Amino acid sequence: MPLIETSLIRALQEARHVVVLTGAGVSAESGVPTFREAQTGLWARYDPDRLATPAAFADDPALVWGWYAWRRKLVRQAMPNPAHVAIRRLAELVPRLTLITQNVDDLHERAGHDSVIHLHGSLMDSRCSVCEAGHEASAEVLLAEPGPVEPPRCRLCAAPVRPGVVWFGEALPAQELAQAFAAAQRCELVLSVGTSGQVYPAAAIPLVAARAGARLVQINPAPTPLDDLAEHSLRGAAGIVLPELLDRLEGLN
Ligand code: BV8
Ligand code: ZN
Repeated sequence: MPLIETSLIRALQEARHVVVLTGAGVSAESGVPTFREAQTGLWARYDPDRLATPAAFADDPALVWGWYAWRRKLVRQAMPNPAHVAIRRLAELVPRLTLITQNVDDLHERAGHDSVIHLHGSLMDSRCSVCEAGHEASAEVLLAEPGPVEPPRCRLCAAPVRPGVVWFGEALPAQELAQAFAAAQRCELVLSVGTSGQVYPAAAIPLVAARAGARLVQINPAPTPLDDLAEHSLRGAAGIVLPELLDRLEGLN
C-alpha cells in the first residue's frame, strides 16, 4: 500500500470542488480489460487504436461491431469494484465532485453516480452510422466468444448501426468537453485514476487543472506522463488505494 500522506487527507478535507478523471484502469479490477492491454483471442492481433476508428468500421463493420459487442458483454457481466464504490463515497463527502470518465462502460453509474461526464461516449449507446438515428443495442445477440458480428441495420435508412463511442479522429461531444474543462479550471483538487494519460484532449484535463492552481493527485500502479506534475502519485491499484484513502478521510483508520 503506497504511503497516503496527511497533507493529501487535509487537501481533500479542505477542497470545495474535486474533479475525478478516470480511465480504463478504474474498471480493471472489475475484470474489464484496459484499453491498451493485450485483448483476448481474436482482438489480440489488432491494435485497439487502429480498431477504434471510422476507417476500421468502414473497412470491416462486422469485425469492429463484434469487438464492441464482446466488450459490451464483458461490461454487462462485470460489477463495479471497490474503486468505483470509493469514488461514490468521495462524492458523498466533498461539497462538490465532478466525475469525468474516458471509459465507455457504465460501472460508475452502476456504483450509484447519477451524473457522469462521458468524454468518449458509451458502449451501451448505438446509432445509425449515416442518419444518426438511435438504436436499441440491447436487442442484439450476446456473444459466446469473441468474433465478427454483422452490425444491425438502421430502421430508418438501412445503413449499418455503429457503437455510440468517440473513435480516434472524431470530435469529443462538445457539451461534455466544455463541462469537463470548466470544472478543471475551477476545482481545488484533481484526482486522476487509472489512465495512461496518452489520449487527448482528455489527457489535458489534469494539466489544465494544475495550471489553474489545483493540486494534482494520481493513482496508477505504473508511471504516467503526470508523474512529474503530480503532488501525490499513489503507486498502486485503484481498488486497493481508493478504499484506504476514503477510510482515512472518514477517520476510520
Ligand atoms: C480528436 C472510445 C480531433 C472508443 C477512445 C498526437 C498528439 C495529440 C493528439 C493526437 C495525436 N495524434 C492523434 C491525436 C488525437 C487522438 C489521440 O490523442 N491519440 C493518441 C493515441 C496520441 N485523439 C483523438 O483522436 C480524439 N479526437 O482529437 O479529434 C477532432 C476535432 C474536431 C473535429 C474532428 C476531430 C478522440 C480520442 C477518443 C478515442 N476513443 N475510446 C473505445 O473505447 O473503443 S480512447 C481510449 O483510450 C479509451 O476510451 C480509453 O479510455 C482511452 C484512454 O486510455 P486509458 O483509459 O488511459 O486506458 P489505457 O489502457 O491506455 O491505460 C490504462 C491505465 O490504467 C494504465 O496506465 C495502467 O497502468 C492503469 N491501470 C491498470 N490497472 C489499474 C490501473 N490503474 C489503477 N488501478 C488498476 N487496478
Ligand atoms: Zn439511418
